[in-house]
Amino acid sequence: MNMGIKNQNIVVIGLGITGLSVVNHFLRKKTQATIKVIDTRPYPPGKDQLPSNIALHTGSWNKEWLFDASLIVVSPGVPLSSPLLKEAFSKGIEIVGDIELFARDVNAKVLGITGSNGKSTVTCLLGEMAKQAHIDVGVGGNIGFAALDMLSFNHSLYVLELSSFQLETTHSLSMSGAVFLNLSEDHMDRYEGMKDYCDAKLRIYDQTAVSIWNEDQIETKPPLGFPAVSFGFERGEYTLTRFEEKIWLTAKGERVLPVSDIALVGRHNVANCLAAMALADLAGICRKAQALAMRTYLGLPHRCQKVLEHGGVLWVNDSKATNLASTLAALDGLHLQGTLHLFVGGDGKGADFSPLKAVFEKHDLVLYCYGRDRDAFSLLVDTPVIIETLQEAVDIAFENAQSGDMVLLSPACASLDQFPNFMVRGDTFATYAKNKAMSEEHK
Ligand code: UMA
Ligand code: ADP
Repeated sequence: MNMGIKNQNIVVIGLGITGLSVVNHFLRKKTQATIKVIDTRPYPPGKDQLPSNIALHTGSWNKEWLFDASLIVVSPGVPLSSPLLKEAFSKGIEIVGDIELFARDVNAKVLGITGSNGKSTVTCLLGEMAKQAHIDVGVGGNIGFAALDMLSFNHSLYVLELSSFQLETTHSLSMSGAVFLNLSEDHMDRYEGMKDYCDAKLRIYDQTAVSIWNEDQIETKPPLGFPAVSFGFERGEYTLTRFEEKIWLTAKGERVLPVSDIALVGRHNVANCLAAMALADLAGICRKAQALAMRTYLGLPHRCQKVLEHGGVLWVNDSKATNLASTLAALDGLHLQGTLHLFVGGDGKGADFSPLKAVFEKHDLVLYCYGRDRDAFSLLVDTPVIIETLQEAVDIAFENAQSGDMVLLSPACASLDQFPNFMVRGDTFATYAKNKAMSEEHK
């Protein structure tokens, strides 16, 4: 911290995963500062876990606490554009996020990953590569495990998934390497347009020794003068190269693994592998360990995950597809014998879904539109199935689908209109479909 902690008045905004990790971080440091927490939700999720001696204000802002603060630590779900935060900033009160606090205390190598899609996949794959190389690695950040909660483990390497929200409140994170994977429309309810969103993501390069960017998406390129390497399907230090019969993942001209040996499926995951290799090289992870991880890592749940096969129908959970580009990635190169039953809808975050129309036309498709923003999708096909809930979609798909068909939940939207998060949405889909299959078998 840049001022004497003793007389500090720290106000933490938000009592979710981040807010709790911030409070615990200061408690572990045995700070003399006063800590107070504000959460505008009436029942914030971390309430039961907050030590009783920490003052908590819920259900609204607390102007008095806020303006009395010497440091405000804001959770990523709370926009910096909130009027009271803007006022606090104009009064000269320091406002940071949890990653900034992490940056100030970390004593080991850090690698960072941002982008609109693929962050969690690359973060975990890189973590697997480090483990294969017997490196004591901590994997966290936006992926769901708060960065500050890792610090007490004293890992020798930290792999951080970083959201644009977290990057907005981070100023001094020195990393050995960081990647901006790709850019596509998302979070337009929080940004004033794509440039604003892209600028937040480009902040990842600010203090980074080597910036890694995507040759197939020029928007990810760091400003001139930044030491950089790149990846891409046809260009870059990390790219695809044909040797005899096979296409290989190559690093600076050296073969690492044939593409056909990657355990993850989908073209987008080939790009994710190239990005992970570039980061792994910067962490000194040997190529053999990189190859082994890519050969064995099967991916995270809720990302194009097969959850049921029943009567020749494949049920696939891609609940993590919370924006247009991730749904496009799921549909890219999908070839089916039968019909695709696609479930879309939820909280569309103000996105324009019209690019899906042309892609839908290429498939033998039944479109099931549910949730708050279902109308944004129902206009894209001639005969949509319009329903209120995901469960109704499962019921109808069960009736409609025949052997050779696929039922795919890849909703292109956030889940928050009907579910606490994308995991619960994916689990609901899988469990409900499995229970239906079981009850049919017992008929
Ligand atoms: N909220 C309020 N009032 C408050 C505080 C929060 O209404 O006073 C609302 C927010 O608007 C938001 C929700 O509560 O809708 C959760 O916000 P939060 O900041 O408390 O979230 P945390 O539980 O701390 O989780 C955050 C990240 N969430 C967000 O950025 C919204 C988690 O990423 C992350 O895993 C966690 O920190 C640990 O670092 C989730 C996410 O959806 C998975 N991230 C977005 C994405 O990936 O697209 C950016
Ligand atoms: P994030 O953490 O950025 O949300 P995930 O790895 O969890 O990324 O994947 C989220 C969604 O995006 C999934 O539906 C996944 O299939 C898709 N996806 C993963 N990598 C990419 C990529 N490189 N380009 C486009 N979509 C991707």
